[in-house]
Amino acid sequence: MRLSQSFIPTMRQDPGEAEVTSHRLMLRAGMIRKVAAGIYSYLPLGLRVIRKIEAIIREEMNRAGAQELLLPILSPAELWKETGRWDFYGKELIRLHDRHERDFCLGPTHEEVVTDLFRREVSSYRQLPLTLYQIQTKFRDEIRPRFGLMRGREFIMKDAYSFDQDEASAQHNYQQMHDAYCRIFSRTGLQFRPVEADTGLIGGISSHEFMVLANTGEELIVFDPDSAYAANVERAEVVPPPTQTPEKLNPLEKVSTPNAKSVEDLSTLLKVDANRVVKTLLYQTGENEITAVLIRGDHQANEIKIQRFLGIHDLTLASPDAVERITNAPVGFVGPVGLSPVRLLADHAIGALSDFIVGGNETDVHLINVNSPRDFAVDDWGDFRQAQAGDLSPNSDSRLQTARGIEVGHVFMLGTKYSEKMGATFLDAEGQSQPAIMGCYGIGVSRTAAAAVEQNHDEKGICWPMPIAPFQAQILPVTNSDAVRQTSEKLYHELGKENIEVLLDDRNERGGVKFNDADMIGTPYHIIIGDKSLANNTIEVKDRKTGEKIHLPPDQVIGWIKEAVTRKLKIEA
Ligand code: 9G3
Repeated sequence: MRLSQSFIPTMRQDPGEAEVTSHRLMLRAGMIRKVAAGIYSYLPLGLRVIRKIEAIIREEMNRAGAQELLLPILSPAELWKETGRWDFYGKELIRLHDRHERDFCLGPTHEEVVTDLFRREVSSYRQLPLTLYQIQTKFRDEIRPRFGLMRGREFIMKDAYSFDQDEASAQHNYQQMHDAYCRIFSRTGLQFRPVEADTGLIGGISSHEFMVLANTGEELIVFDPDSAYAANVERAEVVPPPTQTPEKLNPLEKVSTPNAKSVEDLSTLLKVDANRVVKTLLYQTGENEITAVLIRGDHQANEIKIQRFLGIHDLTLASPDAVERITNAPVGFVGPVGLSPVRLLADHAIGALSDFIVGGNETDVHLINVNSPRDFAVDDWGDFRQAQAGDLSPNSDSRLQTARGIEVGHVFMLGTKYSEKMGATFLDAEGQSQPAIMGCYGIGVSRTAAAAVEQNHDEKGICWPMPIAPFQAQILPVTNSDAVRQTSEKLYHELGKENIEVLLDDRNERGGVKFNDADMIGTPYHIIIGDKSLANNTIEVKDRKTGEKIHLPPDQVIGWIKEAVTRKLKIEA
């Protein structure tokens, strides 16, 4: 492609709206433009990257035996009402009426639609296993769309759905998809890690997230540096500490702690470590039901785990006046001693403590030398805290580390959740009607492009991995002399004949402008043609990622570029 005839509106300066690198660089490289909050146009350069990621996904999905179809974007409410999700999802589900006033939504995902297709068309175990996938625009009305393509309201997703006759076959299919995902992300040249996303459920791991490690990632994961274990901290299980029985317990004591509302204030005032302080969190767990959860001072409560333990959907901290009403003290002085009739949950870490500190249920008062069960009774012990760096790994004696990640893929075992609700059954070999065992598998295609930029850039712009680069090489004629122009044109045609995807910057611009744009756009190889180097019968080739420059005789450039591009495509594949 010739730059003089291309629609690649690069930007000289940083756009104000961008908060993360990928958003900033994709705008500046002329890849995307915002139409509305969380809604973007993919310009020609951006679309080339999207199409390459899609091509890799298609190859691996087809290789794994999945079949591509395309489901409608408009999804009838009736299907969503069958599964109860029409009411479960709030404003995030974009709803609309057609001309006959019938209810529809713009598909955020397609479990209902694909299960409806299955139940109409599949009736025998002989037709299983069946895995269907699509690559399509999805709609989710995020409250806070941000970070460009990273968290859009309209985005491109590959979503696949598998139907199996039994658990064993479903597990095999799940593993096939998991392995296909590993190949997909390796081939895009991304550093990624599969992460257990919902551990601890009966029957083993029921879902994995595929995380691209990047500091701007919204997800926090813990991982074992010495094993394959990695988990989203939202669900990572914590190994309970060994309980020690102390020889003797000190007598309970009241201490005056004026204004010491936080763990930090308290540990400073009483000169004790945060791990000897116990927080008592009061949660609204029902209409007028309050539940207390004890968490060690240096740990964070994990509300997903508490919700799952209590079997409720939305957990909220009790309001300040609810706290006052129950404890006669403001937030910050709540404690378990004498706190009835509130149900009391305690994280396992409390069981290993003795002579610890808690709120005194009185303004400016705390209790020291507190012990359980002597001073208060715990109703339920459990894993209620967030895993964190330094915790013991669940499957080695190493210590866990944390990293931030961008979730680019997610594979789920669905079981019969949808097939039972929608009567998606088949007749098994014995002629018995069985619900299909399902799995679903998503990849954020547009988010993967953004994640690739997060992981592959420097201060001058993007450094595309070859497999998803919008172009593989860029020719930069530095002057308008005949020699430079003729050499550039010749190279452009010859590279094109060799099927190298090349961008020729034939604009009437200064060299500096061309170099800046080429660095911003991030094509892997830059072929710089200037009069001086031509006079020495050389052409300069620059590796965008490493900055390395080599000088080649003009007649060796084609061969060198072909070999280098082929090699780079292989490394990442
Ligand atoms: C909705 C809305 C938002 C949603 C969903 C439904 C997330 C929803 C989970 C999934 C599960 C898998 C197939 C591809 C891989 C992920 N956000 N999820 O179901 F109505 Cl508004 O989408 N689906």
